Amino acid sequence: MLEVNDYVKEYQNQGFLVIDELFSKDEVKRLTDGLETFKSLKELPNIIQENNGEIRSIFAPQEHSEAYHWLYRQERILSILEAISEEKQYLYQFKLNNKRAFVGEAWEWHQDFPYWHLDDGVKEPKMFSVMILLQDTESYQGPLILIPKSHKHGVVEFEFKEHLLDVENDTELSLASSLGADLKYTVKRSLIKKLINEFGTFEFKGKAGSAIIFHPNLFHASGVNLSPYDRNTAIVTYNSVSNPPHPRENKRPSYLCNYDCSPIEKIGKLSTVD
Ligand SMILES: O=C(O)CCC(=O)C(=O)O
Repeated sequence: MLEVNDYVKEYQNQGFLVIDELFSKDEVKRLTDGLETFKSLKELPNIIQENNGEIRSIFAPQEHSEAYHWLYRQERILSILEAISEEKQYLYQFKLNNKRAFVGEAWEWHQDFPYWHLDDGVKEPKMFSVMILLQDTESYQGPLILIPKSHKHGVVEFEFKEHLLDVENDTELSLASSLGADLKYTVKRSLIKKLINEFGTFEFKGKAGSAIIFHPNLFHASGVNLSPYDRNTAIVTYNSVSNPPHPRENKRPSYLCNYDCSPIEKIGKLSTVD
């Protein structure tokens, strides 16, 4: 069993940390039961659909479900993040990324921090994303793929797409190109090739309830879901309290960038959820 200090070293060196079955089967069941809540909410602006009409992402699930409200405050996650960052964390963004059986779409290679830096004015990558598997996940379900150690490159030059050059003048297009399959800040394929040649890749698959904590500068992507099973995940993004956003005039909605930077009070057992 790894100690917190081992986790800190592993995270700093690799840019990510996997904790198998951090959440129990019962806890995962409460979370997946909570997914039902969202089927009736398809028209809310914080529910993003794929081109095929299926739900791709549900932002701010904690506002609609006790189980998700419980999840992001878990001390099992926060104690590790506080040990790595040596400070308290607040909730920056929370989403459920769903990839429906047979049709769930891909995520291109990207880093997350450019979005939070350029769109929300966050100064430093003192942030964490934590992805939790909501079912056993295998390669053909389109799991998260990342390039170990690639966070050490810092933020690299982006590839701007010709058809998205006007994106900043069009709020709707700007949001869509941060959330859909056609991302606005991607990276040069030649760089991805170079990094993969050097560091290889890591696929985050495994048992339901397993979690990965990853650095906002780590390059990552994921493929389509070819399997007959949905691939549901929860992704909580935390930010260090000393590193608030500095939003521009046309600031993004709070389900993408939470402007309440109060530190999260950690909680324990799922029995607190009705
Ligand atoms: O859900 C996935 O597979 C990838 C998600 C991702 O890359 C992101 O949210 O930045």
